[in-house]
Amino acid sequence: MKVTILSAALALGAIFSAKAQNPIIKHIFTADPAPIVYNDTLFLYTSHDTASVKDTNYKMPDWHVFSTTDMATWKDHGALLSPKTFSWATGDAYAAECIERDGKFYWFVSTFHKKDGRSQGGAAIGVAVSDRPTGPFKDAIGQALIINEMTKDLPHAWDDIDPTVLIDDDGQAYMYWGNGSLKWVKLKKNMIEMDGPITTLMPKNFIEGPWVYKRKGMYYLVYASAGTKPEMIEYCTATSPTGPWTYRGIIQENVPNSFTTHPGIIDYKGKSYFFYHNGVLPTGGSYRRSICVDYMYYNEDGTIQKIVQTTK
Ligand code: FUB
Repeated sequence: MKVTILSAALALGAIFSAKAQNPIIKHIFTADPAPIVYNDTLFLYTSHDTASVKDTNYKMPDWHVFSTTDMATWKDHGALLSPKTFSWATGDAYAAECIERDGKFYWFVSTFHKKDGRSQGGAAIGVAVSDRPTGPFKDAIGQALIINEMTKDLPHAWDDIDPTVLIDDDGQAYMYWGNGSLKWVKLKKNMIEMDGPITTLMPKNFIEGPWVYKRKGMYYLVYASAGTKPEMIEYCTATSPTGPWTYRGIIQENVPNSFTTHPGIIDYKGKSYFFYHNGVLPTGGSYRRSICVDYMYYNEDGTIQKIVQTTK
């Protein structure tokens, strides 16, 4: 997709813009796109890669928000949240997703837990809340919503990452997340408490990065999958947010120059968009990723056509 980036250096109050094609964000490395639409504006919540070219692991200090009203001009609202916002958190800012309910914005984030009375460390999911999509955000609970259950034995277990939240038409909210297996739980109306037991599933080829949404009465579970390594994107559908999920196939083959990729899907102004990340910016790679967007198309029966990755 051909786009223009409009980046706001908020600290200086300065704004600059530049013509750009995929990747849509070029002035920093970004990953794990999570789009929402609010009041006719598309907001894109992202991770932020700051590893050097020599690093062999992530350095992800914070989460950014971008916005657009035309899919052509992108405004960078800056790093609006970091693990430092959560007194219980430490380490990297992994994938996150923000969702609006009753005028409040709940930003579900994956990060890591300090070793303390509650945890031996490891992946954890927290929630930040704001009255506006661009913050200011504060810790909504004062503690993690989900703590890795394996942390007593494995000090750096990975399975409690990558939250995605669906609010169904009847008002019931569901959170899905996971690495290696998919977990889901109902959330209370306040969005910060679980409302029932956690269920664990194993969708075909599931690795991580679930994105769950409802469209025209069908529920979609889209996720990063093992494929032949690096990751691809595959999906399932269901007639209920609790499944059973029917495997539907591959949406997107491997992306260039990044081991991971991560889906973010939205309809906006009559078109359907598929956000993802790859590693194609100069000096980019698996720990220096970049967000892209391409059109996506549904068949009459609701199945999804394969994404054509573009550089335009
Ligand atoms: O960005 C860090 C991790 O890489 C995310 O949490 C995963 O989904 C993968 O994209």
